[in-house]
Amino acid sequence: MKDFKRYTITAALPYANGPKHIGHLAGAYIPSDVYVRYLRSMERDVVFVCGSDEHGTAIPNQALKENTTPQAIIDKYHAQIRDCFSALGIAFDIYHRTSEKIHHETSQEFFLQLYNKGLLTEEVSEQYFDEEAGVFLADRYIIGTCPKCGNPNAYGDQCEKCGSTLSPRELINPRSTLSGKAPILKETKHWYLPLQQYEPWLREWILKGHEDDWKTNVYGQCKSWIEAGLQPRAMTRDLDWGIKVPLPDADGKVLYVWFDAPIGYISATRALFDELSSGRKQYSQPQRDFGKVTKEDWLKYWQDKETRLIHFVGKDNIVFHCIIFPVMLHAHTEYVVPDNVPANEFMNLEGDKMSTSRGWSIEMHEYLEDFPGKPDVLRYALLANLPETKDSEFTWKDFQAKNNNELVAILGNFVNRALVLTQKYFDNKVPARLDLSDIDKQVLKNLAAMPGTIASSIEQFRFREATAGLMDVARLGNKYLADTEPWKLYKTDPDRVRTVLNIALQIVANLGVLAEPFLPFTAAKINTMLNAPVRKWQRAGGELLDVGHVLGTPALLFEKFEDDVIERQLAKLRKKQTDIEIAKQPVSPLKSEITYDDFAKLDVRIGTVVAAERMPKSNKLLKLSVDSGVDKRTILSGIAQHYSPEDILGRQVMFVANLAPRKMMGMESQGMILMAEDAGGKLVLVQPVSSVRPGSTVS
Ligand code: B3M
Ligand code: ZN
Repeated sequence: MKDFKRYTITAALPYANGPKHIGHLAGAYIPSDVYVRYLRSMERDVVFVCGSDEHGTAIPNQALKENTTPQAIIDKYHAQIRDCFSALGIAFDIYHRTSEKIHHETSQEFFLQLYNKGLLTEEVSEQYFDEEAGVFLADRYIIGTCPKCGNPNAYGDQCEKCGSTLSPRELINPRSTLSGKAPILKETKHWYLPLQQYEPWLREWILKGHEDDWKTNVYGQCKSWIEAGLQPRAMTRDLDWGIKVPLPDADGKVLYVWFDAPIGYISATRALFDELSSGRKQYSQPQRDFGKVTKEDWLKYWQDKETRLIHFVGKDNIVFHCIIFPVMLHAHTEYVVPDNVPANEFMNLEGDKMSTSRGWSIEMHEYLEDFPGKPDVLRYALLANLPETKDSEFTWKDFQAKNNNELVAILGNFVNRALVLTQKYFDNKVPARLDLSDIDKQVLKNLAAMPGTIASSIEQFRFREATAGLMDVARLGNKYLADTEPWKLYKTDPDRVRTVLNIALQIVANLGVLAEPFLPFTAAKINTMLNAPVRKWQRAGGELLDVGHVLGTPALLFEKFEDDVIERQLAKLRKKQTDIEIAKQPVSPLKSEITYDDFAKLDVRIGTVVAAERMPKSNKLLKLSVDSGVDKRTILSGIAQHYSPEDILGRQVMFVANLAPRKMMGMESQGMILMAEDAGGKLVLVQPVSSVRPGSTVS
C-alpha cells in the first residue's frame, strides 16, 4: 500500500428526506466502513466523516407530502438515519448536519472565495415563476404534459412514466404545483461555475492521471461527461430553503444543494476537530484516540498534500464527486482533490429496481426491527453481493443461504467447535502445540498468507473478494478440523489433539482480528469468547494466543433462518408495494349533497348467498340466490372477475332490496349487491363484521 500520511474518507451525505434502504448501504456505507475499519486496524491516521444533507428541494417536497415543515422533516430523518447507521456498525467519527451554522459559514466562505477571485460567472435567464405564490419554481414544482409520451403529470425535471429527463421549458401546458396556475417566465440572475474552463485540467487529472487506478465504471462515466463537452453549471437557486447566497443583491437565493452538500464533508471535519479540541460531543463519536488536537487541525485533512481523500458514493453521485466538487476544490486552490471515488453500481431487489417511493425496498430501520441483534448478517449478505462492477441483486433466499450455509455452517460452526472442544478436553485453556505434522505446517502457512491477501483486496476496493477471503480463513479452520477429527483422536492420542486445538484456536483468534472490518459485532463476540484483547491487523497471520491462556465462555455466533422467516419478508415486501400503489390511486370525488329523505328511500339489507353460479355466456356476471330474510331472490352481480361462485357461496352480503327489477341477458335481477370499488376498478365485497339475521336492515 502506497503510504499516505493521513486519510480523509467520506461517505455520501444522505438526504434527510426519508428512510434509507439497503441499496444505499451497499452503494456507499458498508464499503466505506470496511475500508476505514481496516485503516484503523492498520493504525493509519484516518477521519471518517458523514452527515445529513438537509438542503435542496427534496426536503420541502417531503414536507409538503407529510404536511409539515422542512425543519420537522430534517429533524426526524436525521435522527432516524443516524441511529440506523450506528446500529449497523457504520462507525463514522462524526455524523454531522448541513443545517448547522458551521456548515452555512464554511459554504458561504467557499462561495465567496470563488466569487472574489472572479471564478463565477453571472448570467440572467428566464425561469418559471408562480405569480400567485410569488416564487420561482424549482423543477419539481412544475408539472405538465410530457413532450415524449403525453403523460399529463410529468415533472419539470423528469417524466416518471417514460423515464425521460426533461427541463421545465419542455413541458406542454406547464402548471405550478403550488397554485395550480400556469407559471410565467421571469428573468432571474444566477452564478455559474464555468466547468468548460477546467476541461484541460480534468483531462490531465482524471483521463491521464487515473486511468489505471479508478474503477472502470467511474472512469468511463467521467470520460463520457468530459467528451460530451462541459457546460457552465448554476451554483445558486431561487428557493427559500437552503444556505443564503452571501452577496448583497441575492435576496431569495440560496446555494445549489450540490454546491453546499460536498462542502458538508469539510464542515463535518471542522466540527469534529472543534469537538475534539473542546471535549464537547454533540455530533462526533471519535473511533480512535486522536491525541491532543487543536481546532485548526482539520486543515491537515483537507489541505495537506500528503492527505489521501477518498469519496465513497453510489453511481448516481459520480459526476458530482469526480467533476463538479473537484473543480470547486481545485478552483479554490487550497484544497486537495480526491485521489479515488470507488463508486458502486446499484443493488436491485428481487428482480426489480429498489425504490422507497414505490415501496420496493428494505429500509434500514425495517431490517433492524425485524432482525434485532443481527446487523452482521445484513453486512455479510450485502458485502458478499456488492454491486462493485455491475448492478447486483438482493434476494431473501440468497440472504437465507448466506446466513445458513456460510455464517452458520462455516464461520459459526468452526469457531464453536474449536472452543467447545477446548472446554471439554482442556479445561478451557489453550493447549500446547507439540510436533507439527505436514498438514499443520500447511495450515499455518496458508493462515500466514491470508491477512495480506485480504488487505490487498481491500486496498483495491474489492470488498466482495475481501469478504470471500475472510470466509476462506473460517473454511481453512473448518477443513482442518474435519481432516484431523480431534473428537475421534482424543481417546487414543490426546497430545495430537493439543496441537490441533492450539492451531484451531489460533485461527479463531485470527478471525477475531480479520473479521473486524467486515463483521465488527461478530469479531467482538469472538474476542470476548476467547477472553482476548482486540488486536491490530499487523499482528494477524500467526500465533495470537499463549499456551495456558484461559478462554471465555463459548456461545453460538449465528443461528439458522427457517423458510417461514424468509417467506414473511417476501410477503411483507409485496404488501408494502400494493399498499403504496393503493394509496397513490385517486379517490373518486364526492357526489352532490342529498337530504335525509333521499337516503331513507334506500332499503339496504343483509342477505346470505345460498346459491351461486356463473351466468352462461357472460364473463362478468354471477347469478346469485340470496336469502333476504323475507324471500329468496335472484340477483345478478358483475363480480365474476373478482369472485368465483365458490368464493361467494354462504357469505353475507349487503344489497339494495328496493331497486326496481332490471333485466340483464334475458334474466331479471331483483336487487343489487354493494361493493367497494377503487380507482383501479378492483371490486371487494362489503360484509357485516359478524353475521346477522338475513333481512337485517342497514341504515
Ligand atoms: N444527498 C444525494 C444522495 O443522497 C446527495 C448526496 C450528497 S453527497 C455530498 O444520493
Ligand atoms: Zn413521458
